[in-house]
Parts: sequence; C-alpha cells; structure tokens
Amino acid sequence: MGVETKNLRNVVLLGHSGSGKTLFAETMLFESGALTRRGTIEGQNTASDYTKLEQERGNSLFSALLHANWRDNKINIIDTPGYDDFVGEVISSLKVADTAVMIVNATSGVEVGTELLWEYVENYKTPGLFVINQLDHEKANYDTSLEQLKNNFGPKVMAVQYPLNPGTGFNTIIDALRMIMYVFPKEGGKPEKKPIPESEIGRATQMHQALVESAAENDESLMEKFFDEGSLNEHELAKGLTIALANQQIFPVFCASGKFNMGSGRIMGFLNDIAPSPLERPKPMSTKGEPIGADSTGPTRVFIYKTISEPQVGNVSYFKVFSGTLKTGDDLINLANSNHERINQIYVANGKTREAVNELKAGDLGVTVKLKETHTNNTLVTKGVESGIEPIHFPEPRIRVAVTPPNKADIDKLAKALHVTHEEDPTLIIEQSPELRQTLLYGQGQLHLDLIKYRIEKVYGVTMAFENPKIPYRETITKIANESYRHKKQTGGSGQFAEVHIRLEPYQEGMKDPDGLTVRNREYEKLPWGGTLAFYWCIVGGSIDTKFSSAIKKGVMNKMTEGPLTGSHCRDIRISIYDGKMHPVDSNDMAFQLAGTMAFKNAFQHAGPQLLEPIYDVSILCGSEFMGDVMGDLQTRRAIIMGMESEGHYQKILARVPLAELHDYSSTLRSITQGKAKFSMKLADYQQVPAEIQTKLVTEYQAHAHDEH
Ligand SMILES: Nc1nc2c(ncn2[C@@H]2O[C@H](COP(=O)(O)OP(=O)(O)O)[C@@H](O)[C@H]2O)c(=O)[nH]1
Ligand SMILES: [Mg+2]
Repeated sequence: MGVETKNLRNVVLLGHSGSGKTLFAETMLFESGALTRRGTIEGQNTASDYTKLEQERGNSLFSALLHANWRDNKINIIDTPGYDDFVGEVISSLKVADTAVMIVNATSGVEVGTELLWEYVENYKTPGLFVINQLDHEKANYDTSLEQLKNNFGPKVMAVQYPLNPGTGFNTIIDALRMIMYVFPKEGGKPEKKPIPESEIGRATQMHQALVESAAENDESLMEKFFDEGSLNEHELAKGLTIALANQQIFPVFCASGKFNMGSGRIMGFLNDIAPSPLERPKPMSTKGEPIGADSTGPTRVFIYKTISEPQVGNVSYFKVFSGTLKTGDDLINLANSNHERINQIYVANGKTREAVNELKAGDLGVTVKLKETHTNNTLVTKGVESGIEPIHFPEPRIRVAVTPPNKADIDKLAKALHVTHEEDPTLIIEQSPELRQTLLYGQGQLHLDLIKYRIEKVYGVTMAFENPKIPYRETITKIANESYRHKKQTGGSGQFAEVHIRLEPYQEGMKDPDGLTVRNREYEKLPWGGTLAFYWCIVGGSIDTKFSSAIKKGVMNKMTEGPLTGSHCRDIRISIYDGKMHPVDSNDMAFQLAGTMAFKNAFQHAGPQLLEPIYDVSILCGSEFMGDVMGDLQTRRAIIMGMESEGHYQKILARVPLAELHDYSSTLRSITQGKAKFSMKLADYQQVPAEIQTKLVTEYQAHAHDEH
C-alpha cells in the first residue's frame, strides 16, 4: 500500500552553495533511521552526492531524491545544487515540492544564492521556511543572519527558535513555539528537553506571542478564539500555522548544525506536524488552467520532472503523482505524444539506492525506468484524461559556445551524446545554425558547459572542444541609392536578357511612398531572422512584365540572405523596381533573378551599408562591495548602463551589452566577485556596429571570401 496523501511531505532543500544542504539532508536521513551511519562531504560518502563527479568536486551538481519516515509521515527530501549554473535542477525540484527549506549559512547570512532562489520560491508560491545552519562555527552569527532574512524577505519571516550559545561549543536551542529548551549531547542527535531559564523567558514569550498571532490571523474561527481567550491551544496553533505556512503568510526560522547533528529532528517534527501535505497547499494548475487536487482516487496524472540516463539501465524518470494512484502494471498515455507507456517498476529512492514498491498515491515522488518515449515535462495519464501538468519553464541561457566540428567518425556519436544530454538537462540547448555554420550550445554558465563536456568525454568517449561562437550580425542601409543593372549573355543560339532599375531605402514602418514613383503593388516580407523587406512594384508603361516580379524578388532575397558586407542576413530595406527592359525572346525568370541580385548588391554598396549587432539586456545582481569592479568590467564591454538599484546589501545593475562582448562574461563575473554575483541576459535589439569594428569585420570577411574562390 502506498503512503496516504495526507501523510506525505515533499520538501526541497535550497540554499547558496556551501550552506550545508547535502550534509543536512544526510543528518535528516540519519535521524529518521533511514541511514545507520552519517556520511560526510569530505568522506565522499553522502546519500545525496552519490555521483563520482560530485564526490570529486565536493559539491552537488544534480538534484537527489531522498526520503525519510517520521512518525506518521513520509518526508520526501530533494537536495539541490547551490551553484546558479545548475538552477535547472532547482526549478524542476521546486515544481514537485510542497515546502521549501532554505538553508542559510550562519557565518555569511543571506547570500546571492539565497536571494535568487527565494525569488523562485515566491514565484512558485511554495510554502517556505529557513534554517540558520552551521551554528557550531566559530564565526556563526545568528542575530545578523536573522536580521538579514527579515530585511530581505520581509516581516513574514518569523523566528521559531534561537541559539543560546552559537559558535564553538554550541549545544542549546530555545524553541519559542513549544516553549522549551533543547540541550544537545556532544555528538548531537536527541536533545534533552529543559524548561527555558528565567533569563530567556521574556524573549521566548514575546516570540511565542508573535507566532500565535500570525497563526490566528489566517483563520476566522482561530481569530475569534484568540480574541476571546488571548491564546490558542496546541492543536489550534498547529492548524493556524499550517494555513499560514501553506499560503506564504509566515516563513518560520529554525536553528541547526548539520555537522554536529543538532536541530534536524525538531525540523522534521515541524515538517511532520505543520508543513502542508499535498492536500493542504494551493492546488497546482493543469495545462487547461484548472486546479488539480491531489486526489488519490481520481484519474492518474504522473508528471516527469527529471530524466537521467544510466549506463546499465537506460532512461530513469523521476516523477510526482499529481493525482490518482500509480500502480505497477499501469498502462498510461503520454499526453505529449499519445504514446502508451507501461509502468513495469515503481521505486522510491534514497540517492542511488532504489527500492521497489507496488504503488504510489497522489502527492508522492518516485522513480521508474525504461519508459520509451517519455521526457522531462511530460504527463502520463489514465486513458481519457485530457489535461496534464503545466510544464516547468526553464530559464533563458546565459552563455553560448560553438562546438569545434569533430572528426568524421565522431560526428554521429557526438550528436547522439548531445541529444541525450539535452534530454537529461533541458537548460542545455543545442542549435545547428545554418546562418553561422556552427553547432552552438547554450547553457547557464561556464561551469555548466565545462561539466557537460567532461561528462560527454567520460560517458560517450567522444572528445569535444569548444570554440568562440560567431556573432549573428545583420546588414542594413542608411541612405537612398538608385541603381540599374543589365544582364546580357549570348550563348550559342539563345541569349539571356534582363534590365532592372531599382531604388533602395532604409525601411521603416509607416514610411511614405518613394518620391516621384508610382507604386503599383506593395509586398512586405517579414524576414525569418527579424526585420522586413518591403518590395514595391513601380513599373509604368510595361517596361518589364509583372510576371517577372517574383523572379526579381527571389534574386533580391538571395542577396538579403547572404548580405554583401559580411555574408550576414540583411533587414529593414525597401526596394522599389521602377524601370527596366525586357527582350521578347531572351528574357526569362533566370535572367531577371540574376539582374535582381546584382542590382541589389551594387545599390547596397552605395546606400551607406551598415552592420548591426545583437544587443542583450543584461541584469546583474552582485554584492555591493563588488559594484566598482563589475561596473569597471562592463565599461570594457561597450556596455550602456540602464539602471542601478540596491536590493538589501546587493546591488542590481541593468545594462545593454553587445553579444560580441559577452562571450566570457559568466566566468569573468564569477572571478571578479568571488562567486557573489548572478546575471541573466536576453536579446533586446540590433544596433549599429561602431565604424572601426565594421571596417575590421568587412575586411576579414572579404579576405576570407577571396580565399574561398
Ligand atoms: N562547521 C560546519 N560545517 C558544515 C556544516 N554543514 C556543512 N558544513 C561544511 O560545509 C561544506 C559544505 O557542505 P555541503 O553540505 O556540501 O553544502 P551544500 O553545498 O549546501 O550542499 C562542507 O565542507 C561541510 O562539511 C555545519 O553545520 N557546521
Ligand atoms: Mg550539496
């Protein structure tokens, strides 16, 4: 029998890298009895960091699914990586979690990672709590950490506990919810419960009162009771806190030392008693915009939040049962492609250890293997169900590199390896660019791409090298030019003849008709690479037959595709065909197409040709102390600063930066800020390339084009 939905707690551990998530997860498993001995990061033997790569690096790179039984309940725990490069793993974990536990390092307080990850918690409306961890550290500062949490995340942040003696020798926590003092033995574990000493009663009572008030605030009957009696009993308090937590009306703060195994038991107790089950949190939305309740007797909806590929096993799919009950032998339908999938095995997981079970009820997390055509973000449903789970939206990439073409023998192997890697990690995006004639990889940071390279070499035995990606420049014109071109050729008996007179103008939406020309027909071509080609037919008196119009346009488009300056795509040009000549026998489509190409090419050179480059909106969040360095670096990248604002003790900078100047930004920013910065980027616009850079690019292209002929 699967665990009842009301007895499930799905928890995701979040936090800046190094805050102690993985060790804390280990402690939770140990305290619950799921592990008989505690691993350490240094010992490379934790349940969560079970891949060789993570152990070597001493850092989580992938999310890990764990679970612990605690009294009546099963607590599913997902440990996540802290590095922003792996935020995809965090987002997919948040999608299936019902409570977020944000681990904060007491020696450094709120860090960039804390802030960025909290944004996701708020966006996902995930109930959340904080753990101020590493209180055993000599530099631990609880008060500052708590103050920073309140400053950054507002008055809903409320302490449940405080440490009596943070720092070396830490062993005592005052708990204002239970109004009790916990004193831990040297090796941690089960604390001794003692009355709160006289000297601390004042502070503890004040905290307790604040918790009771916020528990009462979110429920009318509790509110009444509170006004009548001035207090709530334990049961009412728990009920009120569950409602407040589930609706993000309170973010409680706890104390811990993962290293010395202090505090995790109480936090699991809180998750057990107070944290919402999948039934109590706001309902997630389906692809059809309807709320989906975690009803274990309803139709089955199984959502795949993560897929990995294991050497001996093949595809391993991590899922949440959003509704219904999943049983072995179930035949489900993948809503994304209508394929049938038979569920042969269902597992629960503790890192790499998997244990087979017969069924999982609504709300539970599990693993299955060997699905045929099912990927991350797909929903498997009972036949007849039409709405799935709204997919995870992964963040925009922040770095791009080109893959150096491998030797012939490896081309297919590499392509396959990249494909599988993308299936496992949707934040890796692969693009075959016909425009740049390169294979481009887009990812979340240098570390992200380096790791992908490392894994592909290890797992698939294909050597992979990166090179600088080319920039997708655009070409346009800045002034009017008139041009005529005559194509004439005599070969044997037949000949070719076409003559066109054209005018090129920079195109703008809503511009008036060309001076002195009578426009017969207007065509506006929205170009697949952005911008417009306006093609005007202004022939009076039939000097060219209208039937040649499309051949001329085709000729122009050929050159627009591979522009005269650097072979880049052209955009935002109006061409008016206003005169020409044809020959009754020798004129044909081919001749007019060629004439169109040549006339356009020549006119372009006289029309103030201009290269355009992609400009990105870049948003940077960094510690205020690095502000000067970050700004100084931006100045070397032809950046335009669009705004600055402070967010807590962080500084947010908005800038517009040419893509050509951004290729090493991810690693540079990391090194100048010692990792205390994050950024995002998004294509904003195309803008003129400065004259000296244009000259250089055009000269390079012309020299290269010359070589090729
Ligand atoms: N002193 C102390 N060190 C800790 C504590 N928790 C974790 N660490 C250390 O901090 C480092 C990072 O821990 P880890 O669990 O990998 O952090 P994560 O990146 O958040 O998963 C490791 O060297 C741990 O041994 C703690 O409570 N106290
Ligand atoms: Mg970790």
